[in-house]
Amino acid sequence: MKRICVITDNEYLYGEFQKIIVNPVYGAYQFDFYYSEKNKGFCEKYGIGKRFAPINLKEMADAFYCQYDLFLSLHCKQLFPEYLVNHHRCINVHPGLNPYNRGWFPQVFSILNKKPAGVTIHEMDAELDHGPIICQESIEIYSFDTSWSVYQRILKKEIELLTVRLTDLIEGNYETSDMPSEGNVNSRTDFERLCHIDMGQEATYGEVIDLLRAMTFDTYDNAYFVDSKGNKIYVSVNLKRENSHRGKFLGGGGHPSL
Ligand code: 0FX
Repeated sequence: MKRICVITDNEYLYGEFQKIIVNPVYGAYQFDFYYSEKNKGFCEKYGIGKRFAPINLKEMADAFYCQYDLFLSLHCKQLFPEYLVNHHRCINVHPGLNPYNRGWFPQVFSILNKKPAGVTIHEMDAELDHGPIICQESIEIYSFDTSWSVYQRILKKEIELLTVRLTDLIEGNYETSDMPSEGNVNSRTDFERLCHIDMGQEATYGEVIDLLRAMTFDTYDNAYFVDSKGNKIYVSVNLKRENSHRGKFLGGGGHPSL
């Protein structure tokens, strides 16, 4: 029986993945789930931590790695060790269109720098969100989108691709293509820098709206300014296209429901 090690720090994706693998087709495989040890506090708060164990891949011996036919990262927040990616097949499901805006929160940066957004499933190498591409799909960003609304479509697309391609991923039934360029990478620090609004900075209305919609995510306070009394005041925007209805909000907490 083939064994797959799934590492995820994303409660929503975990739930949707479970729904995929109840299909009898997957009865022939054993899936073991872990979340990142460094993310323990968050995962325990949102439920994953109560369901399965944390792991620090860097601390694991080859004997552990050798139990598995595939390592699958579903938004796993630890860099896979070089030894692991060089000696075992590791696949990453990434919420961005490689090679554009690799790293943290790709859609946030795509709203700002207009580089393409989407979803990529790729074989992993030692660099962040990097390696031969198995499949990817772009997601359009509309003028009325916020980070939140783009992210909802990204999650849906990830589930769609996994639903269609999971057996192929496990069996290695796919061809890959090289990344067309190295693209660009954003870090958590890049994101945090964007959060602090300098009230003295000049910008066009277009730039201000893009910044605020890139930072608007229903379950997080991101962009803020500091008022004259030293209070942090959080800012987000509400964008509504004429004659449209806002999608129903189904969940709270750190991870959205669709
Ligand atoms: O799981 P994930 O969607 O993905 C992140 C990275 O973006 C991704 O490139 C990496 N491969 C993966 C391991 O980690 O992250 P999240 O659940 O922390 O955040 C989801 C969205 O929530 C994010 O795209 C933007 C929004 N968000 C998140 C945090 C923590 C905010 O707007 N503010 C925040 O402080």
